[in-house]
Amino acid sequence: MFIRKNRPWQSREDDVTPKGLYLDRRAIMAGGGALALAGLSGCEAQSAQVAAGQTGAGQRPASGALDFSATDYTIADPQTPYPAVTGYNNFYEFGIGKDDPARYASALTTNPWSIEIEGHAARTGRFALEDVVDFSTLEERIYRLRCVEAWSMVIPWVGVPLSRVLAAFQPTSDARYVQFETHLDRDEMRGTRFPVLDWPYVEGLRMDEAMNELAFLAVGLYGEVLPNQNGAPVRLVVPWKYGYKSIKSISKIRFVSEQPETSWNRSAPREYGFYSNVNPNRAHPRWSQSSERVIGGNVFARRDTEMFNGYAEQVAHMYAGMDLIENH
Ligand SMILES: Nc1nc2c(c(=O)[nH]1)N[C@H]1C(S)=C(S)[C@@H](COP(=O)(O)O)O[C@H]1N2
Ligand SMILES: [Mo]
Repeated sequence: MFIRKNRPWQSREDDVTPKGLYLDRRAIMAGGGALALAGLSGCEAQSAQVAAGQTGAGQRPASGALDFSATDYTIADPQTPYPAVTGYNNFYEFGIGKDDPARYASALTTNPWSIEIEGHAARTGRFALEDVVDFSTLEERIYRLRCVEAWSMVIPWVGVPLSRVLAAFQPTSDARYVQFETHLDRDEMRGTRFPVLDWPYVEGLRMDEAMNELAFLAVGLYGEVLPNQNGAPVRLVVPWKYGYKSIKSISKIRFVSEQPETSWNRSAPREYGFYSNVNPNRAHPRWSQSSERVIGGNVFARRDTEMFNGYAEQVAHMYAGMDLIENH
């Protein structure tokens, strides 16, 4: 368990993690009681806890540093600088300008936060975020984020695998898809006073996609609590799909039997499909998807877009035999 060889898109985390952060994290982990167990590394101790069935919901800090363990879900490319990750955003509930979320999302109340679990599952109802995400088992994953607008970032997220969260609600065999819904508050989210999208923002995944090892629920980035503009207090991260699938500030999760509606598909079905897998071979009707602008570095920096955003080895099998132009 947790023995995994490096894949082409992975590299040793010390290649990409700033040294100071890396050492701090080791110090944090060395201080954690559970990790002292039999000299286990962070990941091993964490899986031992899970195996022992201890849920031990950790504390959720209101801001600042999170406790988390390293993983080998990393990529060699440099991380997008923090000011760009938190200053150049899409979060239309706060306005359509790239700097609107950083300016206005602080109005959102993220504590307390609850998530409504509905549909085909044994455990449903309203749960505090701390009972949905176990803050004592957080891990870091450095993923590429590719927006459908042909730009990209590399972001160090902190969170938990989505599969672990969903499994805890014991979905039944009728749960073939899962739909996610963003919180809606017309006062705190000033952009929702305009009919840009049909609020609340909704997204969805097929069940096997949701249970894929890469699907992640983030509660932090750069080792700290998620800034509101990035989807606090909890957002989805599905790195092989266009960024709009990675829905922010989630307040509902629904297990459903039919393919659920998604906001961008509903607004422009020809442009945005349900699957929305990153695909350099399928142009958006209004622009090419074959390359992307790299945010945060040289203004002219571009890279070729990769199939499934570089994650084909982990996800391509889920789409075997499907026409990915038709099912875009
Ligand atoms: N609720 C909600 N989630 C959202 C969006 C949004 O407007 N509202 N924008 C999406 C888009 S288009 C992208 S590219 C990513 C951007 O995430 P980031 O701002 O954290 O980089 O969030 C996605 N999640
Ligand atoms: Mo996007």
